[in-house]
Amino acid sequence: MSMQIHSIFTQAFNDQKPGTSGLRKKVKWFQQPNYLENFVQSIFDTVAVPAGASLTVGGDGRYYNRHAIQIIIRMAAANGFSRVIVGQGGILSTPAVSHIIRQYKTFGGMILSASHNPGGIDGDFGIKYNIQNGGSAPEKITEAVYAKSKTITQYRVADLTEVDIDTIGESSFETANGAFTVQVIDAVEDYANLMESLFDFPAIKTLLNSGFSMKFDAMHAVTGPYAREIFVNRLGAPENSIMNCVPSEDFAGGHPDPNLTYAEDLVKIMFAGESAPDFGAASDGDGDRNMILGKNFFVTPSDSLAVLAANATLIPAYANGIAGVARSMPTSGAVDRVAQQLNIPCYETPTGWKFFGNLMDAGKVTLCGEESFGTSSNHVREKDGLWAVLFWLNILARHYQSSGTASVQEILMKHWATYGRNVYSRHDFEGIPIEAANNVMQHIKAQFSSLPGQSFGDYVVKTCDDFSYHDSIDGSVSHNQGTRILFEDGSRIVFRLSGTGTEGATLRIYLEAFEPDTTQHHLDAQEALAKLIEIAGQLSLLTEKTGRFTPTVIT
Ligand code: G16
Repeated sequence: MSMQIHSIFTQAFNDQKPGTSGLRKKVKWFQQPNYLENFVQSIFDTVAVPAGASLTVGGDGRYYNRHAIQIIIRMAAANGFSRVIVGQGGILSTPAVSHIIRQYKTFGGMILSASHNPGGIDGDFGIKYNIQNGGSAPEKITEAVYAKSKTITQYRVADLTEVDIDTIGESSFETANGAFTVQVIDAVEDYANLMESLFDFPAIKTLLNSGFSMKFDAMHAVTGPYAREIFVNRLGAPENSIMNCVPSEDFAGGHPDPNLTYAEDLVKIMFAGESAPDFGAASDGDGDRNMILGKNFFVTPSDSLAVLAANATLIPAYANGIAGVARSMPTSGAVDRVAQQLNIPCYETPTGWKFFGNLMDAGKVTLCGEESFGTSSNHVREKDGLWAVLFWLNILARHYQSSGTASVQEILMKHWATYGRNVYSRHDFEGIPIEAANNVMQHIKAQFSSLPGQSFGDYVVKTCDDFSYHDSIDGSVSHNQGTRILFEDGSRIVFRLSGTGTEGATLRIYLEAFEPDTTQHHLDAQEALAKLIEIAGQLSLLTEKTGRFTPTVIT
């Protein structure tokens, strides 16, 4: 008997505006009747699903993932899709979804994740639509989805019972429009094969067998199974080189955000003095972020991008060079210096990986990165945590081949000696009342006309503006992407409200100064940026307006 399609009447919600990366809310908010269904139908209506199309679906395994996947399968069947490809157990990392969309040429994909935000019944959930190139839907689509979500009156759903998403294989059903198939694939294999095609696995294997020690922290999130397959099974690293590798619905009560604050277990291990491993890394809830550490040493994401660009030709996949690089505006200019030396273009985009998609599709850039612990290349259209870890291991393996040593800190010191150091830090103030955060931003903007020419110690303000981006490929323009105070000597302070939080507002302050003098390169960033930190407080009146003295997270 063929399954029935039903149209269900619904009431629109007015808060389904996607943020920096999809719609993120508390799980309990998503559990409201029809909340998820309305958003999914708004996406399907917006993208106009062609008959017979296929859809990739997967998530980071957080609470509500499995339930949401069943809803999406039933709605996909009712909206003209003929096939849904799901990762086994409903699990797929974000870069793996991007790869699967591209490899299986599906029409699009749904990613169920709130990324680095905490999970569990009281935590966060999220949903994001990716287009045919494997990348997040661009703003013109997310805006149209939002508009649709405000006027939606019904959604379509098929009367399918729960579909088995745990057994690899296919389940087929009959609909009035023909067959509908749910294909469950191994969540790890395709992605691990892709990584093996990009990097020099034999060289990394040799490094890992040479006494070089590493520690990878999956933070109880999605990359656990990927890390075990890649590092332990394929590269022969000992089992104790990976930690927290069983995905948990609430990330074992943790905050799966790979930074110095939330990845504290790994940070303790990596800063344990001489006994610390040679290399450490962590990734986030959905596997698209990465943090890189050396023995007692932290690599800022901005520096990491610059090092990857400078060393790209050491990697098999990029041996012929890279076409160009791109970074988000708040990311430091370290990679710009590398691009200049390599004589390749460097693009500056707003925060949000979706802004890199057009540049990659047009072949303008090969590597992209963001200060928010995201780096990747055109092998997918998402940022890719494990890819960045393997890139670093491959660089270290080549150093080991040529010099017999492999040290992260040494690579950085040499890099800074060649290009100078863009000293960088980000201060996050999380959970500020929205009104207070808006007041801070307004207060800064109100000084735009009076600031240029003003001196703060040695720092003289050159200009200030609200960053706007003009996409040279599709002509779109994005305004209000961060408030910049630019100083005469090239230093800068950027203020920006996060687009990924779910509680109050998160105010981010990005601080950057250039240091060419090698005798100063050992300095701690907070020390080197002390004056700029003071100026940021003075210009924003942050403490006066929010009651906050210290940042929640310092990167
Ligand atoms: C998302 C986006 C990134 C962005 C980051 C931080 O990452 O994909 O492009 O840089 O949020 O955004 P915001 O500063 O607005 O919080 P993820 O890992 O959360 O998907």
